[in-house]
Order: sequence, then C-alpha cells, then structure tokens
Amino acid sequence: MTEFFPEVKKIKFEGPKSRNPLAFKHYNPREKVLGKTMAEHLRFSVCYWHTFKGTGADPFGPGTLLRSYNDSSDPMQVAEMTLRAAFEFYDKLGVQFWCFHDRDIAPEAPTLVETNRRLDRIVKLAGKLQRDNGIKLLWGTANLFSNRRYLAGAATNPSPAIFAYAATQVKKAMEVTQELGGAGYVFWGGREGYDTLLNTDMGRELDHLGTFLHMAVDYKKKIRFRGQFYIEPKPKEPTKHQYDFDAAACYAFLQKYDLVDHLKMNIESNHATLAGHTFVHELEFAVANKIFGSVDANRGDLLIGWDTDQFPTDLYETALAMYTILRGGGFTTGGLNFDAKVRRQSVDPVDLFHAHIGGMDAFARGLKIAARMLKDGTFAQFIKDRYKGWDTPFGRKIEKGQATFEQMEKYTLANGEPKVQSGRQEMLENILNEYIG
Ligand code: XUL
Ligand code: CO
Repeated sequence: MTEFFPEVKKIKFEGPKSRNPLAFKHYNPREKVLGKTMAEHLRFSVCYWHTFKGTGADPFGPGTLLRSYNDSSDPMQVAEMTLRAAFEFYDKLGVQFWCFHDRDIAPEAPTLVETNRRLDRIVKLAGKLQRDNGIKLLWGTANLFSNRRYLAGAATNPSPAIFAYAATQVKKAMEVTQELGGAGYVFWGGREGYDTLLNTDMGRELDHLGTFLHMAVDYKKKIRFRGQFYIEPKPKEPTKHQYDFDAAACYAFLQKYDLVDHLKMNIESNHATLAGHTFVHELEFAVANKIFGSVDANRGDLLIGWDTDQFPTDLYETALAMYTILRGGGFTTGGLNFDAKVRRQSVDPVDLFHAHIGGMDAFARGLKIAARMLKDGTFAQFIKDRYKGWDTPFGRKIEKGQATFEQMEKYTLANGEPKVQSGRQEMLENILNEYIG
C-alpha cells in the first residue's frame, strides 16, 4: 500500500531529555495524571480541513503546500488518497480522534444527489479506515460557507430556498456523522452574521437561526443520534459581525430560543482572542454556566488581527486552559481538536508532524502543570479566603436572596466603613511562574 508520509515512523514518547524532534517529550498517552491517562484526559483530534485540505493560500498568494495525495486530475481519486493519507497520519501520530466538514472529505458534484453519492462512497471508506486503525470521530460538521450559494449566510440567508438547502446539507452531515459513530456534531456559524446593517434584518435572521437549530434538534431525536451538539463562537471573519460572537452571546441566544439543553460550547482559542477575550475567559464562562463541551485548540498572533490558526505552544495558555477544564470535570464527549494550520512556509509534509507534536506536548505539559496546581490547591484556597465573608450567616442570607436593601442599610450604618483587602495579583502571578518553570 502507498505510504504518504514514508519519511516518518510512528511517533513515540521519549521523555524530556530526548532531542529527537519527531518524538514526544511530555505526551505519554499511558501516563496517569489525577487517576486518568493522558490520552483519556486530552482526547486529541486532528482536523481534516487545515491538515489535509489546507494549501497555504493567503489573500496575497496561492497555495504553497504540495502534497502527493493531491496528485490526480480525478477529484474522487484525490479524495480517496487524501483520506488514506489522513489515517496514516493519525496512526503515526497516535491520536484517537479526527474531525471533518462534509465537503472536506468529498468534493461537491454538479447535483446534490451526485454530491451525496460521492460523500457516501468516502464515508464508507472512512468507516473501514476508522475500524482498521482504531480511530474515532470526535465530531462532524457541514461546510455552509464556501459554496457561492452561501455568500449571504445559510440559516440566516435572506432566501428561504438557501435556508432549505443548508438544512438539507446538515441533515445529511448528521446522518454520516452518526454512521461514523461521531461523539458530537458542531455548528459553527460560517457566514451567519452580516457585512452591513443597511441590507440586514437582524431580528429576523436570529429567529431563523433559532428555528434552524430546533429543526436540527428534532431531526437528531428522530434518527436517535446520540452525539453531543456544539455551537462554536466566533465574533467576526468572514463576516464583519458573526451572531455567535462569543460564549456569552451564544448562551444568551440559546436561552432565548430555548436551546440550552441541546447545545454545549466548542471553544476555539483564536476565536476568543478575536472577540477581545482570552482563551481561558471563554472556557471559564462555559464552565461557570455548565455549557462547556469541547475545544478547538490553536492560537492567534499578538500582532496580526485575524484568525491565524497557529498551533498552540504557549505553556501559560495550555496550563490555565487545562486548569479550568479540569475544574469543570474534564472532557466527556469533547476533546482537544487542533483546528490549526501550518504556516505558508512550512511546505514539507513532515511539518504537519512537528506542528501536532508541539501542540500535543504543550497540552500534556499544561495538563501536568494544572494537575499540580489543583493538588496543591494554592489558588483555590486563595479564592476561598477572598470570598469567605459570604460564608458567614450575613453573607449566606444575601446569597440565598433573603436580604433586603433596608437590612443592608442597617448593617452598614452599624458597622461603618468596610475593610478592603489586597487582590495579591503580583504574588499570584509569581506563584504561577513557579508552576510553569
Ligand atoms: C472557522 C472554524 C471552523 C469550525 C468548524 O474559524 O473554526 O473550522 O471549527 O466549521
Ligand atoms: Co474551529
């Protein structure tokens, strides 16, 4: 059988002293941390779109990444070779999961019937490759943003015919996700937003998005698809404003349309920073509101204002992210999906390995650091002490909603000026540095 990455053997854990760039220094899938293996905690997934369909194109120039599995004029042969290359990659890298959009794995044909036939053919092969390699599907999704028909959105398109086309596509994408045993299904609002309010009925579009998701929930029940639905926040790009702006906007939307019980958040690091938040802020919000589901792991660039989707390497980010995720109970159906792409100059297939190895090691280190932070309990104790006034009978009464403004006035007049306490930010940051180092 053709090998697509003949220069790379199975990636092994060699420990922190290894100087082999094609080895894990920290990710040891079988090593136990807080009672679970690293593999069980981290549930790494490789995304199909960037890793196997990414070309390196940017707004200033075409693709630079040449791959042997693209070497055919027959699009279905390319699709098949790419899928085989992908499973060779998953196996050599040692991940358990993958993710895809319908149109990543099989190209569109002139008619929807033929498009679905192509998809079925590839899904059949994917099922076999999953079984042969012991790889599972973390989640599937539909690409509702690349085709010209979706230039003004899918579920929020001004045309009901395009809404219907998008629903038809999601119906099929859910079916194939179920067929492949997917643990989840993602809704990322590709072009669900606007470029100008001069041509947009925002209220109506939001209603349509709510209706669309309810139709998806109904169909999920009908076909008994047991995977978890996720919504993936992003504030802008490709549109000027995306309705799923951030976790808070998504939560408000889900509450208004009575969808909270049906969707959790798929938090992407670079989307968080585009929204003016940190990655950890978005995770913390999701955990605090019990809507955390999964992660698209990547990072942005401090000086570039768009979704650069770089591989995560920052230990502060991975440590704090894992600290929040562990405090939220860890992953159940979700995982760490590398929605990240190699740079345009990283033209060799081996760069895909370097990128993922780095991301996996960065999260493995983050996990170990977070576990130490949790075990020591230093930060948890600090926070507990900071709020200890609320654990007194006076504080508890307020928390229970049993206090009145008049009682607050009486208390304040009797007790005078309240004491303030230091937030100790610098001290806490120094302690954090000790964990990272
Ligand atoms: C786009 C993005 C998507 C979703 C899936 O920024 O993150 O790839 O993750 O549609
Ligand atoms: Co994403």
